[in-house]
Amino acid sequence: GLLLVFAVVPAAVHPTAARADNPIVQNVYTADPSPLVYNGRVYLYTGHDEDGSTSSFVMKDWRVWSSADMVNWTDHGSPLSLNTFSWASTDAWAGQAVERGGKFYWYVPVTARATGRMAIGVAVSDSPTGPFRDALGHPLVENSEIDPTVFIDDDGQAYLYWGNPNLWYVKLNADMTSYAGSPARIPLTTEGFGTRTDNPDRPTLYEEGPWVYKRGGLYYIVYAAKCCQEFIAYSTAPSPTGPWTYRGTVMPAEGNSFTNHAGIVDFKGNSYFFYHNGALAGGGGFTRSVAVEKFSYNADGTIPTINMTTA
Ligand code: FUB
Repeated sequence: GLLLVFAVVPAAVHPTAARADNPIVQNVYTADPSPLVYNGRVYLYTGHDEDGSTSSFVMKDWRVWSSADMVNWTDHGSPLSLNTFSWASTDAWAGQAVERGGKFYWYVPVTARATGRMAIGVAVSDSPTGPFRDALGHPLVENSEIDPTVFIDDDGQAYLYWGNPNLWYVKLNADMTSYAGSPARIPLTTEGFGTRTDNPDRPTLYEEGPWVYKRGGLYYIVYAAKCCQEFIAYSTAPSPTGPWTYRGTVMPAEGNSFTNHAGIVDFKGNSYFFYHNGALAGGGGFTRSVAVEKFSYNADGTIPTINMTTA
């Protein structure tokens, strides 16, 4: 019967199906993964590198995918683009979507048309798959820096972190679209973020793409380190505002993309590390693809070294 056909034929036709899960998306180039676990599924928010980009990032929209099993992924299309933000011109770069109170907030860096500077916008939706609308009609923050990550602590306080070359944070209000006080710089000390020796302007390894979360009472910040080619490093702290201690490499630099970008979640009893490289056919630094590796934390809470799938 049909069941037998489906059980047998795919394995025979695709003898290498076991490793066909990386890159996760194989029909378009994707970058800057941001996973979100919600209601029994992993929602994966990504950027989108346009085909044929060879010398600069050509990025106009973001994409959403989801999975209940980390094997089969559903394409939810493009519910957020530069056009969503009337004040944005170009550069649909690395964002993160989070859920609060049944609403979904997607923080993204774009170039603001009026100033030509990078700014952080926030879009909101009642569904993890959109449609998303501009929550403010103007940037949430504009200081020429990029790559927002949002973390909501157990006490309900939300934090927005972002930045390249600095690392900034600000406390978000409960509405998730405004903040209290002024953005502050997290001190980029070598104790906190390691030592870089090849760039006098950047004495620590921190480059961009922060991803903040909490596990077992410890706060983690995972980020793209050094440049260029980036590797993924991390630091930990006893509070969401530090002090941070450098903990070393998560994913070594490898492959043909000079950037990398991390997102980490626990889902159905496993931990997953999302990243990007240039491993898809035709791929490179401006035609990237998102991939994922399952991993286990060490008993002391440290993150093991995780290697890329490069082919
Ligand atoms: O995708 C454009 C930029 O490249 C991102 O904002 C950075 O994190 C790096 O991946």
